[in-house]
Amino acid sequence: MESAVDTEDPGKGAMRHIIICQEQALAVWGRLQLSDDGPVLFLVDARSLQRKLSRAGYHALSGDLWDERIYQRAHISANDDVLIQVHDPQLAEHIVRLLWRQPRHPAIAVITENGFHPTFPPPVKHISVRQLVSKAAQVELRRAHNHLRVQQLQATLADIEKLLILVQHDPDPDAIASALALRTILGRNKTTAPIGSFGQVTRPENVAMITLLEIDIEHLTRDKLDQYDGIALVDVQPPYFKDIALPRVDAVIDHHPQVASYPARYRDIRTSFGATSTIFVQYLQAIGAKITQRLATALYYGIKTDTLFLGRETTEADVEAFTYLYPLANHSLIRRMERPKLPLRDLDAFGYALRARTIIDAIFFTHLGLVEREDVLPQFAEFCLQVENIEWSVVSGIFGGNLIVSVRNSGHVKSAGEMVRHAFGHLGSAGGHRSMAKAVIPLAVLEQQFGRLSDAQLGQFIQEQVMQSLGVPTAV
Ligand SMILES: [Mn+2]
Repeated sequence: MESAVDTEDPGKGAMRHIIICQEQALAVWGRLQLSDDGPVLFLVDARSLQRKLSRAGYHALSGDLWDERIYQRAHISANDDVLIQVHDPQLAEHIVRLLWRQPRHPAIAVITENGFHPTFPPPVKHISVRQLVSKAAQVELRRAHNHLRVQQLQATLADIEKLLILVQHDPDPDAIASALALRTILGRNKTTAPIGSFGQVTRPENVAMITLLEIDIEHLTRDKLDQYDGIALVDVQPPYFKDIALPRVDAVIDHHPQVASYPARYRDIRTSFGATSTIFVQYLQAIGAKITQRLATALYYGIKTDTLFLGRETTEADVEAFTYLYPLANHSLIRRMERPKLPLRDLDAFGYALRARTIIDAIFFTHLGLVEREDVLPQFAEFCLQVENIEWSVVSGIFGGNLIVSVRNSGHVKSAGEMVRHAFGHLGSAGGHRSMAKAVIPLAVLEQQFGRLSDAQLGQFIQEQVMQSLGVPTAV
């Protein structure tokens, strides 16, 4: 009678690691942790090697590795995993064939010499020595490089008594997390290295982040700068502050492209990274710094938001940093940051925005007129994208003497950044990423070109510009 395939749980203590090898070199593998549990059994050809392994405290059997009997003596079963490293490729293939004769195979990996391309059944995996070594070498060289950078950074900032860590005007999680990480790397606290901004945190998610993680951000003015002995910029570069005329900048660590030249004593700009936080994770790893839960949570949230959950402009470095932080971060705090409360006073604006909508060809438009806070625009734009069959949402309003247009899309269409540049770039600043973008147009510029426009006319104007940019016919 044919028995049904029953899968025993291999984690029930019965599992062994079996290592089939011809050299003592592999004895090292037994000492390496192949897994958290399970005894190790060596199958070797030379008696002398068996004795050495036994003296070192390992279980070992010796015999002819071409002969099936040694595997029968070892009682290899589907509960075991088997690692094979032998010199002769034909012997490796022969051992796999012998083990494969059993109705239920063990898990098998073969370490192959360079240039050897064996043909094994697909469930048998192989690792080339070259692959192993080059991957490990790559990781360590990267660490060495980052460690040197950290030493340069520390040396540059060492004699600064009170260091200002300066972030953007409306700092986002990536900037805030990077500032915290810099402070950790320098071994400083909020007195010797305060975080400062000329603006303030406004987006509800970001307010939730600094509240939940108890992060102080000082509100700066130009004349307060005299209180500091040095300045480090994270997630931003000096040209951003051109209206403020910063004094000497000591350090800049950022992932945005450098748009103009400027002096800085230390500079690390990595434009391929999705977040500045990723640079700091590499710094912290390189020096073996302890990452507290608070710092891990901040950095994780920084990478997650800056890369839209690894969905845009992400590199392998971001994914690695994100994976590294995952077990260290506090996920219930992150959930609370991601679902910030909608302030009651915004509820009416929200209701108005929904009533005032125009939907044309899967594009959701709404113009809110004067708004009290700029961040309601992206917040509504995110929400409106959730409407059935909608591919674009375009939410606009007037704030601080500017017409602001916030754009989101479903990601499978034309780039949002390109769309706003084409539609509004000639009137003000416009840009963004694949699925989110923003345009800021001074009302004075619009007035000069078109005369004074009512809210209804502004809404109409935005619709026309967007549809033209997307190539949608505008005739009603
Ligand atoms: Mn960033």
